[in-house]
Amino acid sequence: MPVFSSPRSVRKPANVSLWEKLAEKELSKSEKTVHSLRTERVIPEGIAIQPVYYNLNDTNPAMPGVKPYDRGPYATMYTNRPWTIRQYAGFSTAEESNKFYRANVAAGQQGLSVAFDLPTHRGYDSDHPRVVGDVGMAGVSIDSVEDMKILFDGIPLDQISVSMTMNGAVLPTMAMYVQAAREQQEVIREESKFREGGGGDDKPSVLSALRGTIQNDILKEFMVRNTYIYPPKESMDRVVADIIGFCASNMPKFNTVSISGYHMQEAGADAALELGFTIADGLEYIRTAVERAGLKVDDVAPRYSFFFGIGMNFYLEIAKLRAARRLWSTLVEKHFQPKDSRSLLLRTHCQTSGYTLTEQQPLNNIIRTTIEALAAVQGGTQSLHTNSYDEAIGLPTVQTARVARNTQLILQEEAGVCDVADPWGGSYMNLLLNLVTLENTKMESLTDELAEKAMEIINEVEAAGGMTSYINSGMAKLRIEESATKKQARIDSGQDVIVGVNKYRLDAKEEEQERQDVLQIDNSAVRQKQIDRLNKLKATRNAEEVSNILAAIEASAKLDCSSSKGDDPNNLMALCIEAARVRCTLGEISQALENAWGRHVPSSTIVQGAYGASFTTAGKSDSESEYRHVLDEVKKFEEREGRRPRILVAKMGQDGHDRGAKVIASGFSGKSLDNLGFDVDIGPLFQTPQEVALQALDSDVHVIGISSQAAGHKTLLPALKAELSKRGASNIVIVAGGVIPQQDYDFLLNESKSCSAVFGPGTRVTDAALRTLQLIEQQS
Ligand code: DCA
Repeated sequence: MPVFSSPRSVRKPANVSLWEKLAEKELSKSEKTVHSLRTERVIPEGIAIQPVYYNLNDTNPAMPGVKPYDRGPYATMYTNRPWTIRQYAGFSTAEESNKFYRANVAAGQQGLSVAFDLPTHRGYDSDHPRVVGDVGMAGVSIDSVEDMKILFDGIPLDQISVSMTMNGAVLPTMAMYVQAAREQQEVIREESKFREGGGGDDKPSVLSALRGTIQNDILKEFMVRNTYIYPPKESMDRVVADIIGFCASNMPKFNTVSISGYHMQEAGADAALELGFTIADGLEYIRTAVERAGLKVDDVAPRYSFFFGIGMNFYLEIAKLRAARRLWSTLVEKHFQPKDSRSLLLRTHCQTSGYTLTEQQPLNNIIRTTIEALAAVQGGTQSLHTNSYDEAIGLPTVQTARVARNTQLILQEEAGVCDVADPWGGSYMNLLLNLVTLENTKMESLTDELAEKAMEIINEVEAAGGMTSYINSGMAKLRIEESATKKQARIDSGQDVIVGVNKYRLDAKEEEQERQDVLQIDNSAVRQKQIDRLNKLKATRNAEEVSNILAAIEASAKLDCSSSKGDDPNNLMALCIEAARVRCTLGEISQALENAWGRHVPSSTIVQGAYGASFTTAGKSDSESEYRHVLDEVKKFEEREGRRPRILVAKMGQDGHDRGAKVIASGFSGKSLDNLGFDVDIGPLFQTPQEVALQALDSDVHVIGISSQAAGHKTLLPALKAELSKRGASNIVIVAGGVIPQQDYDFLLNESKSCSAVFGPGTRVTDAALRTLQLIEQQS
């Protein structure tokens, strides 16, 4: 008699028998169940809720935990163990973040997820001149293992799973985490020796106990997120491969790569693109490990995990996770023939979409986040972050972070969401009958159709020689940017509704009343504190040990990937752990690698035609006439001035989120009716204010448009203004857009006079173009 009985079935199709065996195994492994539920749960109405449902007339129904896993990677799913509530957070200093993590764990959070600041991502210490505006702004600043130890103080790293979103400076960060865990264990050993009068030395290495996930997904950085450091080949062949190799040998419980579609969705990819590109990335990571680093598929694939963004299309997002599991299991089996069934399981983290949050009527964001969270768990996610409702305008406060976490606790503990595994199995919208392989699927549901569209994209990538070649061709970036520009045009033209933004908008006074204050960070104080700690560290360490290990890292970086295996003395992860032990800084380790490989310099493209095309086909006469009005104004300007209005769209500091900049550049640019008719220059990423000023002068622009997503605006915009004045170019208009809280507008517009307009979230591209034109005219 199985503990986990199936519904009233008289016969046992093969999948049902298999499911029963798997469910029993899962239950017997579990130390505790969050619900006492083991079989059915009887609700007060006297109805028995079964742990899973299927159609009794099916000869072999799809079941959770059974290939191809549409219905979930585990047989029992949340009925046995709910998804992990894992809130992504990092607050300026290690001390502040540690306080926040400890409070959250006490309040019911089940796993940690660290957000690092941009200098850490890009491999710079806090005292580097390029990062003056960025230290501590969008996450925690980590310069050395000393910071890492403070970050996890009082948090037993051998017990709580830790996720770290890190891709560029992933080697030093992972190494500092491992070294912090080792030193934490040494302290515990010493304490227990002291208490017990000896002993305590027989504990296994802490490395084998460490549980968690490192993002280590560099491919999507080259496509969208831009926090890479080194060129694609070295990043894949040595950074990614050496970490995977080291963990396969030494850290069996650690997920070595979190293959992320989330950032593609945030950058504007639709669900099919996000799904197709993410699965194609995953295949490329297996190939790197197997074909280049000589590892076995079953040594690595069970510890690959995924990360998807969940937007507002409820049904589609559920279908996306179901289709993802099917595509992954089918393609891994086809291409790599693993023997361990765990290699086929797509386990995923999800995050509700930041892009769908609005600055206007921010409380509506709680509703959006709840709907997205529900889609993620109905789709069968393993772990979830829910956004705070103020994230469209700044970093979350303690109160808004609590609401976000409670959204998940309410779903888990009040709404009964965990009572049934995959309630969507059997819905005509998602049902998949007779599934054996992708080839003979019957196309009758959203899951099928989305899987098919994603498969077309995967085939396109594979035909190009895999994801690295596809990215190098520029196609991946271009397809996502085109999708983002079309989405913006659909919103601006009213085809896609955003409540409170392009429909049901409040008047200005009511909007003012709804406004929320956001957390302010004193960037210069955080930076000074980090610099003081760096100076102290450098004064007390052994300089010879430091220079020897940095030289060894540089020498190893010059080798090929045959040294990626975990036990190879040249494995970069092993060398970086030693570097962390002797107190090398993150910047020094990154520089040693940069000496061997150089820093990657991206090229920027502008999508032509996508914005205006959506407008003129929208079929809404109002929005089309507004669009034509902007074009007329631009034309008049050209007749008067003898040239078109010229804008430099630029980003400063280490903020690589360029969706806004790219959409503005695409929307404004173009000579024909397709776009708004400006002459557009797009600056490289990661510029200093001085570099932006020089490019603006070189290109003789009328206006500079600064896109800021990472909270550096209060330092960087005044610096840009000063650079222009110094060069006698105060006539160049500065406008800014992105994630800039309303409470900073007065400082930017009036107090520091560092820009002439701020275009907040939800500004239509046509309105921004018109206002920019007026500002140029006022200036001339
Ligand atoms: N019955 C029995 N065991 C279960 C069940 C179930 N229904 N569900 C989960 N488990 C087990 C798993 O097998 C796993 O055990 P293992 O570590 O020995 O394999 C354990 O419980 C934890 O479950 P898992 O699904 O792995 O959930 P997490 O530890 O939260 O990991 C994952 C989720 C997506 C794999 C991970 O990569 C992650 O946490 N990512 C987060 C990334 C992130 O935060 N990014 C920030 C942007």
